[in-house]
Amino acid sequence: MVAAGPPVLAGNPIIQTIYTADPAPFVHEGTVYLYTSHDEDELVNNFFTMKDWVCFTSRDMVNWTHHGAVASLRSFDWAAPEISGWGGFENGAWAPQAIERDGKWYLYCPLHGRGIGVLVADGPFGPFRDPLGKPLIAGNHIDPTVFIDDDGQAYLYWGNPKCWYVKLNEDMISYDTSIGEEGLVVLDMTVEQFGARTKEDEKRPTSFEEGPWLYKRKDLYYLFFAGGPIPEHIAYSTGPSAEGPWSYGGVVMPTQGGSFTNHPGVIDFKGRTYLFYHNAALPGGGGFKRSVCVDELRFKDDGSVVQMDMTEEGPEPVAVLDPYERVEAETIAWTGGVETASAGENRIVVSDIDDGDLIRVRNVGFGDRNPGKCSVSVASEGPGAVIEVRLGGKDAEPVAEIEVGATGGLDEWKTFSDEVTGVKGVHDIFFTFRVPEGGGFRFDCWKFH
Ligand code: FUB
Repeated sequence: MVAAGPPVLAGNPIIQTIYTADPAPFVHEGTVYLYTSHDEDELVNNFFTMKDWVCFTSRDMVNWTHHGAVASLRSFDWAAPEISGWGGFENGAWAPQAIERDGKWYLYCPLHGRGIGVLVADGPFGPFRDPLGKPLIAGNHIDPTVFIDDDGQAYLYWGNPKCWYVKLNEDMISYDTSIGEEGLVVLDMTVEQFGARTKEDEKRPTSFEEGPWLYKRKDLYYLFFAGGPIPEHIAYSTGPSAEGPWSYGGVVMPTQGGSFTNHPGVIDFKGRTYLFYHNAALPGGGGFKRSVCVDELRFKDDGSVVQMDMTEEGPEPVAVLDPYERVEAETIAWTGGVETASAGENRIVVSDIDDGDLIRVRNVGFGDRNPGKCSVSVASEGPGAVIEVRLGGKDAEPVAEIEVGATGGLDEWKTFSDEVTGVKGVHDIFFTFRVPEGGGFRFDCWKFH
């Protein structure tokens, strides 16, 4: 658990309930699907301790709905811990990326030291299965990035210390073996393509370190990457095609944020462009306990990238959240204290709610409808808890105080309500929780009506 205290006005890091790293956002039908790797709370051997890949969604870039782990090392038979041969423990679920093609979702997963695998599902949250039963790219390869060009040709880039690619076939789980070394093309690691390194490194002749990310804007292709030496920064190159040749463009984000790695993920969403990255900003954070953040990425007229800094504020909301539809309680802009848990198939709920914890949900649009009630669905161990609902600030007068009655247990769900009056316009909602001894509860969803 991450003990995320104030400031409640922060937007970054965007996930506070667990440590997340290696952001891989993907836009599909008005929603951002954000896949990340997951740094465990308990480190083994004081090193990366990573077992699964998690997913979050947003329609407004400020409230993120938690969907939990969608795949793990156990999704790959060939990665079973007893055969891993790597460190002797279950580990190595490093930076993933997902993409949708013709209704199927493909999740490319590096298993550190064992290769890059691919999983397939009928939807963004799985269930994901391994269609190959072996690595797509075998060997010591990490950090895949997948991209489908306008002509339908798909590419998988990856690499550390070199940058590689394959041209994926239309099935997205095999590649054209007629190019490179049986299909694998290694880029020329030249200063022209990736910029000069400021510190000599035998294996790395340029500033390219790892974490490539392919992106296209107008007719220009961009290869963002984590640059070295460590601690990493984010840099980019541009080219006339998805296969280059690349010209080094410069630094996008200097070394900042307390983590010795960084990792770019770039998308366009609702007319803006965003850079996802990670840092060590949450309490207890560090190089092996990282947190994903997002900020707007800007370009100059000539297509070059405007260098930027990490921020605490994060981006502005780009949509209002509708409180008259069921809203999952795990849709969160900021939380201090709570966690999320699985409550059965495809159901994630807010759990581990302690007295004084809070959840902030941003930019909620009430319009002129003047709702009469706020209802919550909860499951409780006993009576006595109260959900206070405030608008605009955590210290505002509550507009509702919903008493949570006994429901018969943490898996028995009931709806409780309180009356509200005079609620109009667009506000941030702050749910704060009063939890007496024996009155623990889990929170599934809420709505105004
Ligand atoms: O998360 C493990 C590794 O750290 C990733 O594969 C790299 O990109 C770096 O972020």
